[in-house]
Amino acid sequence: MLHTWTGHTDESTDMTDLARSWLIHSAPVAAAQAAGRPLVALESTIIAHGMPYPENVRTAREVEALIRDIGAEPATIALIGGRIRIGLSDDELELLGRSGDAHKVSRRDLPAVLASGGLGATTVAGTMICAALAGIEVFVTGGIGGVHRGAEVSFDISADLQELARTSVAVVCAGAKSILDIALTLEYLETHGVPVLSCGQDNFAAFYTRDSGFRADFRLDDPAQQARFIRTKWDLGLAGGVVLSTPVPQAAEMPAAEIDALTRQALAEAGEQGITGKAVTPFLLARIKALTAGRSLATNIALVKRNAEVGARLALALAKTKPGA
Ligand code: PSU
Ligand code: MN
Repeated sequence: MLHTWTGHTDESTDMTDLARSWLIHSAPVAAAQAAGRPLVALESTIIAHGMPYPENVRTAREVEALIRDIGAEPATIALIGGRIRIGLSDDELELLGRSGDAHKVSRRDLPAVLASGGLGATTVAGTMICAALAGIEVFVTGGIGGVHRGAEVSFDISADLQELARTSVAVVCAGAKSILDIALTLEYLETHGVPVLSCGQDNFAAFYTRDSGFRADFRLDDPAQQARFIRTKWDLGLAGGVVLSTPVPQAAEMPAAEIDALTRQALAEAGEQGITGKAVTPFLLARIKALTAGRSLATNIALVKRNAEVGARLALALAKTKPGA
């Protein structure tokens, strides 16, 4: 096959153009990109599977507004009508939030849902893939997936971790939930060369609680420092993501003992009911939500909003370090 020299060094340019033909940018996202305003990607599993209606849609809109207030443009990502949508309208957020049967889309599921034209809510892994295709460097979520407790038997390790190993997007999160084995999650990230940064404290956050009990790799409180770290990694050709952990605001934190007890109960129920595969995480999230009578939802909303602020500031700082900026 003949290739015309275009100034790029390999055939991946053609591949990427082909992949990009699956993207549709919303008008505000396209305008921001044209104006050189930094973008912040947002996932949609948190909307379709992570929170109940109508709090999910309301939170999604509030998170978008927070990002805009800081000067970046939010791009919520989902699969609709056989296309990867970068930026959603209010009606589309509503559609995802109400549907109740959107597919949960990780790397494995992307082709199936795109090819069939179904409604797809992207996980951390799915959103990272789409954000990278769209040229978005920063992605804000609630918590990342990880190595599940008992993974030495179940092999249940979220595809989010492999995506972090290979796809160059910075993921702002409140750590990982204690439904996971956080120590093993951090080991796995280390093995795959994914740096774990922490903002505002030394330790990695544990979603509902601020302190997982495990140190992050590097503490960087200032967005300019975070941006320098991330840009240096990518300048060196070290492909792959970076995790930026931000603890839930103190006032919204849940008591650690309570969360531990509920987590153990939810894990036991999952075992008894034989829940496996991609159903495990949604099952555990739903049980904990029910067992806390909705109090965990307030914590969840507060931490996502905090992450949005941290992510928007990072996006502004990172844009300043872009070659040619
Ligand atoms: N953890 C949370 N809330 C979530 C998820 C994880 O605290 O909503 C979602 C995210 O979309 C994440 C996905 O990418 O679950 C991980 O699922 P799995 O463990 O099946 O890879
Ligand atoms: Mn899993």
